[in-house]
Amino acid sequence: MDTTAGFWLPGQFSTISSDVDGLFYFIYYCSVFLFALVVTAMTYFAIRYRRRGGKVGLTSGFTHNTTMEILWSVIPAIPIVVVFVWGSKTFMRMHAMPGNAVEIKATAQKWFWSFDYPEGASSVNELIVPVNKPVKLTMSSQDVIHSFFVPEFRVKQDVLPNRYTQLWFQAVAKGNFDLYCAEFCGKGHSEMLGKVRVVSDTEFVRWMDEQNKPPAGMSLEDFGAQLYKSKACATCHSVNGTPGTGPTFMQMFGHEVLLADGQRVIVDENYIRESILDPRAKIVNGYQPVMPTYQGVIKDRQIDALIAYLKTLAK
Ligand code: HEC
Ligand SMILES: [Cu+2]
Repeated sequence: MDTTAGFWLPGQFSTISSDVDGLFYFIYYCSVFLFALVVTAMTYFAIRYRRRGGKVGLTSGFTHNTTMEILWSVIPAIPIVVVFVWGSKTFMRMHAMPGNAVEIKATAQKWFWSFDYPEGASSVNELIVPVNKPVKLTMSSQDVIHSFFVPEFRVKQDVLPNRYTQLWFQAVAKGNFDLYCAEFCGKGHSEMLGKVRVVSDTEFVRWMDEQNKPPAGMSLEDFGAQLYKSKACATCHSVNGTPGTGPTFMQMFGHEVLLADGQRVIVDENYIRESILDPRAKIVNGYQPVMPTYQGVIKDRQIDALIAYLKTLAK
């Protein structure tokens, strides 16, 4: 891995960079070699067999030579096969999504990028990723075709309206890298510039955590009310007493609830926490166990806020 910029290419900052460059340089030097060979031979023959003193008929009369035909077919075929095998291996590596990747949603529109991270964090024109970890982007466009291009990572992928495309990379060093739109998308295309900020794992986690804190000046209860909607609790739980897919949150906190197994429990902080993180641990009588787990999706601070909000509904 060579992180200093070369004459032709920028520094290599992702795990795939050296593969891509190796293939590029192989093709490049093959081409240089063949160019030199052809031009030299051409010049030599042009001089050697130039027309002199009106003499004609310098060439011998032979029509073909099987050995030479085989040689000039087989020898050039070798580098072509090498390029094919090397290229398809690299292509597969670039396109097989690693299972353990950090998943981020990227949205392109005239003329900026926005990113949505796990657990509700988001950013505009700046993609924040952890170093030395695979990152998978699922991308779509709000309008025309754009293209996500980070030269230092050697990754480029079209971003389309009405369809998702994916791309992954693993950055090998911390720092700021340029993000370009590589598909002409209108008059602001050249200004559709972003950054990829590669940070340490702990910084990444801290950054996402901060995104999940209540906005300055907002109370924990109000933050909980906001999460009730943004985390989709509202689709299954009402706050006005009407039962839905799940029980209503009205008058729930501090009250007794009958479970499917006949037990009775009092709804307290730990019961709510468990219901959110491990919904199947205790099933409320009369309901289907269809609540999704919010493990890894919701932060402790957000659970605090939801509990605070649920308490206000019991008053
Ligand atoms: C897909 C529908 C669905 C969503 C979304 C959902 N829940 Fe539930 N929830 C249920 C169902 C069904 C039950 C009852 C069965 C059970 O106990 O698992 C339940 C039970 C609960 C209970 C226990 C209720 C009681 O009366 O004892 C709590 C607390 C709870 N959910 C909180 C939440 C919170 C907070 C959210 C949002 C972060 C949420 N749920 C999102 C369907 C959902
Ligand atoms: Cu664009």
